[in-house]
Amino acid sequence: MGEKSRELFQKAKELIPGGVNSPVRAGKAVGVNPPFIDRAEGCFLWDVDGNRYIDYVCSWGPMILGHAFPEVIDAVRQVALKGTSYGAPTGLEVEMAQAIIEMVPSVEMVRMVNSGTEATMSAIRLARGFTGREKIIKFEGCYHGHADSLLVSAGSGVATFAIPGCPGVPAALAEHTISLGFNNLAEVRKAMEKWGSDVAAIIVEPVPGNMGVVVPEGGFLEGLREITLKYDSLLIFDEVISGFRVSRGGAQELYGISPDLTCLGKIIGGGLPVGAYGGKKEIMLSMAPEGDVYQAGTLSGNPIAMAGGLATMRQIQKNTNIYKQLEEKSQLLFSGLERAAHKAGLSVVINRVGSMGSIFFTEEEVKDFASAKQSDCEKFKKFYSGMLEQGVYLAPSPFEAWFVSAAHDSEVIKMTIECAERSFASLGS
Ligand code: HOZ
Repeated sequence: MGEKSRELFQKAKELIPGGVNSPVRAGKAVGVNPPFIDRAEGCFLWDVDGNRYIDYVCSWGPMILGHAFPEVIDAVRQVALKGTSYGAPTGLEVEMAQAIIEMVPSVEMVRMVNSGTEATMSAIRLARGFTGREKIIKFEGCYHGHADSLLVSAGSGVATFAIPGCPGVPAALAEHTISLGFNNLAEVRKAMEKWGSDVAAIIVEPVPGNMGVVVPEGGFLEGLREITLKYDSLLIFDEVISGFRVSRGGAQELYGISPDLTCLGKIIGGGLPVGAYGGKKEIMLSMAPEGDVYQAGTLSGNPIAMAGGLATMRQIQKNTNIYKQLEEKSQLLFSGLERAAHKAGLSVVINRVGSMGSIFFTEEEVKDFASAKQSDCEKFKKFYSGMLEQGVYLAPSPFEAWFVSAAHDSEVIKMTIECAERSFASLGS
């Protein structure tokens, strides 16, 4: 790490807990101090010391077009010139709602919020309000933001730092959350036999990205749909990561499942703070002011965020080949990484769906949180440092995803694989 980043981190640690505004990015789990970023363009980041990095974090998913995409920047600039927030309805919100409803198959009505956490938290409240039930089912290693009801056996930073149970979450609330093994339909059936009539919703990341990437086994998501219908519980897809990422209409389009509610974020903001939840009209009409389930926000539907998000979605609508191209790039990257690991005599498991993927240092299949935790975190740590030193910026945790953007070209991917070869080779020494 350069001198300026080091100094900033020192100062930040005195002023901000851990020196960061979101825990994982502190780099604690991989034993590195984080580079402080100055600017970004395309698939590159530059830190305050002038070092350039190939970026596979992509702001944890939103930057599907790459950083500082001209049309996105221009849209943000034009709207900002007209004022930054009105706290009153705008045409941009209507356009955004229309774009989401057109692209995400199950969504008939949508409400904009400011983050993925707000989206899932509100969807859970809506599910409870609509069904009149209190229990929810989630899956170990799935992360749905940091609302109290959802921090049980969570992925992302909770998994990275192995936090067993979060102090501050009332036990009486956590009691209503049942956590089960991902891809384990038998467990879900058993739990629903016992609690089904009290379960408001099953919430799932259809393609988990917060225990590293895990692929849903054939029949798992279909089974969740079938079971929730049987018990009149709602099925909530948390597509904050997978929405507009694994396909234009998200995982629900890719796997052909229609959830009752969908949570969105990341890509729909084009890198600005945004979230959304939507679904069947009948359910969404329970929200105030139509119904009594309350949720609100001063900055919800903020014009700048709407402009950045809409400009991003327009590009996705315009470039009909984007997902095919992302698939090809990601295939090139992850097959190259696998070859490089094998060349160094290392066993790795690579999980990937479209342009999100992860490398686990293990020989066993990774299909849930228990198997993800079997991977060798020490090896990941060394691999991570080797990559960062060579200018490749990865999520500083084995329990997060790599993201490929439209701006990653074959030259950059080739460079990444060469860096990985050296980094893998150093693990043996
Ligand atoms: N929890 C997000 C990753 N899955 C965000 C992490 C961050 O921004 O530090």
